[in-house]
Amino acid sequence: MLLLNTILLTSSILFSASQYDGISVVNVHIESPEQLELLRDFGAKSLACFDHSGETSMLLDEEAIRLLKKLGVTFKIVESNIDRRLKLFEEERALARSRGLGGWYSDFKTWPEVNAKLSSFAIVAPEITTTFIAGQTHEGRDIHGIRITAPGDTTGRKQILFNGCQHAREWVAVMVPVYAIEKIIEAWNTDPSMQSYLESTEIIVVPIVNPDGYEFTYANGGDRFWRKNRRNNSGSCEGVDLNRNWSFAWGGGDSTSTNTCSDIYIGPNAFSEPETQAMRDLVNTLPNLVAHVDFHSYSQLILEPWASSNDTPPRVTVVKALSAAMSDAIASVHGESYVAGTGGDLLYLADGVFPDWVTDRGALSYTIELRPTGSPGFDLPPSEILPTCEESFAAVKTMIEFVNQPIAFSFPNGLPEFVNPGELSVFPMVVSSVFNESIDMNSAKLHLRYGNIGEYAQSSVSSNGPNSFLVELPSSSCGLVGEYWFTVSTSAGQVARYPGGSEVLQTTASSVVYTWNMDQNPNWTMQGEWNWGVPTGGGGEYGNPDPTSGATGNNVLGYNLAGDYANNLAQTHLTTDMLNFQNNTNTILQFSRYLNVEQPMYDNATISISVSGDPWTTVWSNPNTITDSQWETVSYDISNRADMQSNVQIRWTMGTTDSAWRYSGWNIDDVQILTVSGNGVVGDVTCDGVVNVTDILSVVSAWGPCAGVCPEDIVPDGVIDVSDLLKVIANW
Ligand code: 0X9
Ligand code: ZN
Repeated sequence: MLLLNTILLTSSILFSASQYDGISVVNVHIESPEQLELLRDFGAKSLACFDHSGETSMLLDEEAIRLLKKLGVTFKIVESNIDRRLKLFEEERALARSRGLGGWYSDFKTWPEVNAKLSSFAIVAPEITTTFIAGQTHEGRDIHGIRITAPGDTTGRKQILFNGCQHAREWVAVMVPVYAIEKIIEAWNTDPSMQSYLESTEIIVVPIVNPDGYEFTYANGGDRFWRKNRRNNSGSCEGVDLNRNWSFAWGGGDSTSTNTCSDIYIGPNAFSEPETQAMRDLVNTLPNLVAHVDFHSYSQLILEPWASSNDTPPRVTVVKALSAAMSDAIASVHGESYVAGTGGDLLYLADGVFPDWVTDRGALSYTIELRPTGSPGFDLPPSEILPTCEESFAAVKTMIEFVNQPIAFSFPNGLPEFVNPGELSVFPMVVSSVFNESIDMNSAKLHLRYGNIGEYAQSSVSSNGPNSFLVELPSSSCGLVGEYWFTVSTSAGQVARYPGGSEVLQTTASSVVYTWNMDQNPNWTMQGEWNWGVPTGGGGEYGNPDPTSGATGNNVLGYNLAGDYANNLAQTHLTTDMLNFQNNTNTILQFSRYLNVEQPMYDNATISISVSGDPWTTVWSNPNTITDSQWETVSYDISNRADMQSNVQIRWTMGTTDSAWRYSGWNIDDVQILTVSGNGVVGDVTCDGVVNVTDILSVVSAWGPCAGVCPEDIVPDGVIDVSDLLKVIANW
């Protein structure tokens, strides 16, 4: 192992960073396309590929910065002399490689290294893998890929495509698909569910679509921030942006350029490039392609179709159910937030992109922008490669599971995390068929148990409209955790489960310490345009307008009830009175949120907490652009600050905001402070902490059907019967 590392270390070509000497990262407020062209003439390189008016990150030299000053353009130098950081990055890489903590994933890998890894997979698992070459690049490099499926007759199997690195500088987008291959192969040997998925599914992976560009980002005399391929445009500038070269909406005006020097140069015509041709031809050999992810970096986003317009994509509920499931799966690995939504809502529109072309062919196709959310951008610290791969693999697995289920589930109001002991929580569940199967609307079942042991009780969930159900989820009377999942069948009898695999959902029984339903004004301290009252549905220059009523009742606390927040806003607070949590443990802040705010590089929405007048600490801040279009219940664990404290204040802050792009800001309703005691005992009907004869007597006296929530219904199936009695005895 040590020997191997040494060889790799000495053979890796260290990037010569000096070409970025004197170059700074600058956030520029672009006012017109002409301004952008002018900057480009001065050699400006865009880091964000954000080609409309607004603020964008660019790499600029001193001359270009002088030009900005002369033009009176608003800008902010985020990092001066990026060369220093690039050198540090190279040192960090060398160190990570020599330590080898993440194995193969401890450092980014070059094109030949990735090719060698692909060959090794074919040797390790020949019975399920086939390597292939999708085509050749301008410079004659092979575009390598691998197909993975169980042995046997493969006709009719569903096909899923994963690819990385249309964009050369997005290094982590190469590591992620390689890791996915490795884990799928590993699961073939260890995980029965993956074995059965591979019997019905073929996975096709192309980690490096753009090997010429990728190699150029590593080469001596190359460019770490190269994005495009390496076409010779027979002028001063090389390259075509492969992700603008696809025929769907090719040549449209969204984030495109016909200037060969632009990073988003669309090429002389659609599919002018050998790399896009190769991938197109590959897809044309996949008659059953059902899903696709095009991996990019950075921003931590799951971008749904369309990229080229704000039109609703085909099968929109299915599209959104899968992106939500992938986002949840990612968050469950390392807690990272990857926001799901459309490019138009979260980023920008872009024409001629790969996923739009795949969507047009009928598959579910996404762009996933990997870590980080912002700085240091493409130079993700090597220590984050493995975690990024791990969380992305959760999304890959979710996609494989999803296309093997006939029914997609969605929960328009979210899922309840905290429920009062002994209360019902009622929430809608919507189902849609993934591939046109008809759904048996009488087949929906809730599978529930209290505590973490024992079998699940099954009860029916009643339908309340086409494709929709109203779930009534009981919670344990004495504070036990509820674990649950749903099943719904197709008319043909195929059963779909939510959540997928063998995962379960959880609710925690919790008691209310404070509650403000906002029907009355809580009279908290309000600065600026914070106000209590009925929101008017105004605003929405970007994102969605305000709501027109509360989550419950008419009134809310909102930042500017009548429209968008202002530009150049200072931090403006809504602060609660002093709250007392002296007797509480596991304190939770929960409220209904309807928030629209731009990403935190520009505009900020925060929640913070202060104890006994100490400095405020952040509970939550917007990790990305947020564009709520309905009320959503959110909860935050504030126990480490609030538990057992008597002088606590919580505040919501709007601002700071930058000089452009206004959103409709905070709307807050139904604020609750909860405390979780979590000391319930299975079989303890009377909640006295012991399972004894009083519990038996309670069960017997409540014998029969139970409407709503009954403490005696220990096996929560809606009837108090012998199963409950047995449960008491078993936990005596
Ligand atoms: O601009 C792109 O090609 C992608 N972003 S990146 O920073 N990696 O270059 C986004 C493509 C998908 N875009 C939309 N859905 N709008
Ligand atoms: Zn990209």
